[in-house]
Amino acid sequence: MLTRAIVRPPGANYADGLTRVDLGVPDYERALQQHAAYCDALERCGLELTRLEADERFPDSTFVEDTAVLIRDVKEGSATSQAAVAILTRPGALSRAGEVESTRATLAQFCPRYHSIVAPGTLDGGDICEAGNHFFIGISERTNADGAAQLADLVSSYGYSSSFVDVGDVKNILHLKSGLAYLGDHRLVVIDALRSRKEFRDYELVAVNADEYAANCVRVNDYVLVAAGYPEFARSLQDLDYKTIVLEMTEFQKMDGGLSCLSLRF
Ligand code: CIR
Repeated sequence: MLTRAIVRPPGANYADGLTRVDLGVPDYERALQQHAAYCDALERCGLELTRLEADERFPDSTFVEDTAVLIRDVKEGSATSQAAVAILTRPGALSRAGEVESTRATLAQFCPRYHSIVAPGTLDGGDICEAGNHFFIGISERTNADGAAQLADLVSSYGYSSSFVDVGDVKNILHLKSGLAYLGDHRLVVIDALRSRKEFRDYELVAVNADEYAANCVRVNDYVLVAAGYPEFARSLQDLDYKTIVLEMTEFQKMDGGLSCLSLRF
């Protein structure tokens, strides 16, 4: 059960952030409205939000998920209600490196124990997909093999298994979670290009049936947040008995971001 999330609205220079997609310049006012609706949805899912101030030093800093991986100790005999452990990342894009420092203080309030990914490792939270007591760790243009190995060692010391999924050669994927989401119940939403990966063979796979952007959905307690514009995909989740909340994400899609990257949930 998730109880909290950390969020940060986009700043006025949000459009100066990184993007590889060619969907036009984001509209700042609309981005703020979409962010507010996203925050409302997290609250509807039962989460208490910590709202950070917009930080114009880092135009991409609304994508807070990339700055940390939050885990719990799942070793046998460990209390399940204990505080989260933070693993502070070392983002693969130089312009985003300072974002970690700016979430660190807030995370310290909730996570008395923390670790850091160190050089030469790089790692973005968007590459990390938690699936119960297992982590899929994407290796991408942002997360290198060294960063992935550091994370695997860290999560293993807290009782999790892990496997690496190289997405460097998958077109249109910035991060692993651009193409993969864990729904719980041993079920993964996965884009066609990743379907046949051996790492996923023991899971029930839910196809996206649409533009790949739909894959970046997020299970939050009783709901799955899905991007607007993919009614067939939303229906396939409802057919599996998930309650969905549909959110407009156009202004975040323009900057290569999705639903998961806008919050740190724990
Ligand atoms: C970037 O390129 O870093 C941002 N414009 C988008 C980051 C999206 N993060 C994520 O999917 N976890």
